[in-house]
Amino acid sequence: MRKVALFLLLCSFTKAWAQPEIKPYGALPSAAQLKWQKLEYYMFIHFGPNTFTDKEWGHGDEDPKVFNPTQLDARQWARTAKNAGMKGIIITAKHHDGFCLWPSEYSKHTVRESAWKNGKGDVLAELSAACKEYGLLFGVYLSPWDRNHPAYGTPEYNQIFANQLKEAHTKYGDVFEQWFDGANGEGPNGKKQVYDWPLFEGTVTKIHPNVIFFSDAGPGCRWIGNEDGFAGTTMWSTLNRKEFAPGMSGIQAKLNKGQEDGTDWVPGEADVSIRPGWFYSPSTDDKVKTLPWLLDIYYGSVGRNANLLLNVPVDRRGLIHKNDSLRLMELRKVLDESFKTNLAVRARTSATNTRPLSPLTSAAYLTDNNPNTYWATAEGQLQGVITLSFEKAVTFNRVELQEFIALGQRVKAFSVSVLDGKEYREIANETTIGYKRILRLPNTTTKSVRISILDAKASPVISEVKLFRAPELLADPVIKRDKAGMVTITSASTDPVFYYTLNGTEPTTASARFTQAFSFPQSGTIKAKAFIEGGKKSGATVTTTFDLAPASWTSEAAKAIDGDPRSFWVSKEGSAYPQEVLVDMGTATKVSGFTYTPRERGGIIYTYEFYLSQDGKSWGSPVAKGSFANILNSPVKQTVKLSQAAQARYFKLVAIAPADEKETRAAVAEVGVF
Ligand code: FUL
Ligand code: CA
Repeated sequence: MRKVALFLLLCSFTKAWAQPEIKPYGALPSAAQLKWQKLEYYMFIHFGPNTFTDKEWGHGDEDPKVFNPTQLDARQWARTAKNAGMKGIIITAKHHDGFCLWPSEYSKHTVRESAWKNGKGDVLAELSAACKEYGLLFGVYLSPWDRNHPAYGTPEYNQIFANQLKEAHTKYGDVFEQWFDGANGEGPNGKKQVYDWPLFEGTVTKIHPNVIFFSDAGPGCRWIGNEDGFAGTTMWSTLNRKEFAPGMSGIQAKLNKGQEDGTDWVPGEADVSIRPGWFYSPSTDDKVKTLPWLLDIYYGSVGRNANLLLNVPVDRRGLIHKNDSLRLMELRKVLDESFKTNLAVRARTSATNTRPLSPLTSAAYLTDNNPNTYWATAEGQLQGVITLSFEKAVTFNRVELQEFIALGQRVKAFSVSVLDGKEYREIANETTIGYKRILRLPNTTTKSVRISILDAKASPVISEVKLFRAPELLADPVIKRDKAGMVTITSASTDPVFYYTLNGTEPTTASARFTQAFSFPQSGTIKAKAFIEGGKKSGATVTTTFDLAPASWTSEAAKAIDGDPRSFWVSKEGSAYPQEVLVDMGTATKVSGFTYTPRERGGIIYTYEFYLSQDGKSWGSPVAKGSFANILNSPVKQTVKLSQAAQARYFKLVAIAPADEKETRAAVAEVGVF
């Protein structure tokens, strides 16, 4: 009997000891995906003929000679990325215009045909060497959509594109990420291509088995569903891949937050440009995103379980412009300051429901600054409370959490509370964590912080809890103008003083001070800057360009000319393209161009015609026609210059074709002229 009892006792011990083995849950990252996730932040470079022609989507009919950077220095790009704290660079080796930044044997639209270095240059060779020198990873964007190649739209093209991939992956050493654009438009013969994705991926995998494929559907990583740089606050790295394909419409919202219980591990990558467009334009030199804006993006991507791919377009000299590089350094500085001191290491850490007798699991591992050690609850236990107790009160405004994602993404809901007097007060209530989640909170002083895991797919496995106190920045001024042309300047920060200019110069405390709404009905640029402490400290300069104020305009599409981009005119349900918005400006006006602000989603116009008229009856032929490049993925205000300015009292925007083929209605948030 005794022997049996002893045996049973031993058994129960071994059973308990067996608990350290945490069973993986759901779809899991591959080793390559785990490595990729740790990169967090890297550079995108859009560069090509568009840089010189001021276009977002080149037509492929441009003279290759236009590509002629005079001082191209890929080492300057790499140095900038390195100093910015980025881990790699992905370049547009081939954009939709088909132009190859290397001398591809399979195209006649390449650097070889350009004026640059008398056709002897190779941007990929220079950049891959520079990346190596600076210890950066090298990646390539190749657009399958090719508006130049004569074979595009025929079955032969797939092999041609595969051959180009092969060139880009064999000649320049290791490639960490292959970026596949989903855009699929018409080629020179008016046909669309049916892409052979298995051929493309197979070709690359043979050369680089560990490459991460980016596309709308992975498999390595996925588009975040917008080009603004923001992941969803709920953000699963899992996706039912079968439901997705590159270029599919209507998938943005799903990509933005991923799918709980998704069958595949396809983590998110947020791509966004530091400027309004993806390519360089001199017109955006003063529109580089501000530091607060870039910080919003950082917290909206890296802070929400996604990697950040920040585009810094190379300029016409072949260099990163100083406005962009200075901004990148400002960002680096604030991020370094923000995450320098992890206050959590000062805490005594305890937790409820800790997995018993598991030597690999401990609450102490939550605050050891080591992402490879973790705390976990007992198998099947989906909740647990982590408490950090401090001897001396700490003040923090950032909470960073990490799950040990090698075992799967598990947490569904969590909250943060702080000891306030005798009770805990909740300061945050959120959903997913994933690889990394960073919460931005107001300054909070306390002697105890609690992280409550409220729900999870399987017992939560948390590797790190960190607290930081980030420096506070002045929020950006927001410059708004109403229909009547009255301008106001506000911001989310309390008590700043705003100074502004109307002539394009940098505001100083000697400029006009904003005290009350002022009239600015003309088209032009307003710059504003916030100052505090009697002008000693200042924030970012914000530049806003306005069209003519629609003060006395009339139209049946009233919401398209109400000065408010949030309201929109939309054509009737069941209507069909073409559609039009007709505006009476009241008096004869000189028109040099027009702007179209699309609705954020739905009814986005792609192909347009723009007409002017003296009497609102005879219109003649359009004074501008074309398409709004990339408007579906990036639905921002479009500006079109007329080849010749003209006088007119009436104008009309005619929507010829929608950006999303499934759309039958057209929408206009604002239309304006300048
Ligand atoms: C989009 C493209 O159409 C844009 O031109 C840009 O390259 C962006 C990163 O992806 O789909
Ligand atoms: Ca509106």
